[in-house]
Amino acid sequence: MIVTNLGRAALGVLLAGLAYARAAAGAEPSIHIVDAWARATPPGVENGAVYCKIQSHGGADRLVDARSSAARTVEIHESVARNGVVEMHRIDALALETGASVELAPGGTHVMLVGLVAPLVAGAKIEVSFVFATAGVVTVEVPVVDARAPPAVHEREHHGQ
Ligand SMILES: [Cu+2]
Repeated sequence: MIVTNLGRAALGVLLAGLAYARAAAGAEPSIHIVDAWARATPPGVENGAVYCKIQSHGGADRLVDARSSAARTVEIHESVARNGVVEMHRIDALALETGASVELAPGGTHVMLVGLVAPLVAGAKIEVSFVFATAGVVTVEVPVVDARAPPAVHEREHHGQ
């Protein structure tokens, strides 16, 4: 009888601990967006691009949309090189595998700011919200970086060929 009661008490403590752990896990964002930057645009250029790394600490998820007050429309784009020409295509979603990280980089997948409200000026910051199917909305401040900065080197090389 005593053993059973102790067993129940131990089980109760264990369940309480699990509930606590679950609540704590829920408080942590399961998706982190790091190293985000937007390419500075010269006056007259209508579209801009945002790059970043998306790290999933939870289960599999999908980036299904993006929003920003810096542009009329925000789309998820994929760049594909065909006969030496880089073409961009809009994609509906970007899959994230469990615990994986995906990089949005020049020459690859990026968030396209279509119809900029104002030119993106180096040193400024814009707010971009990433919408995930499961994790919901993750909003980050994105610094605007000059196009001549190192991250753009690869793409310039590509265009020069
Ligand atoms: Cu694009």
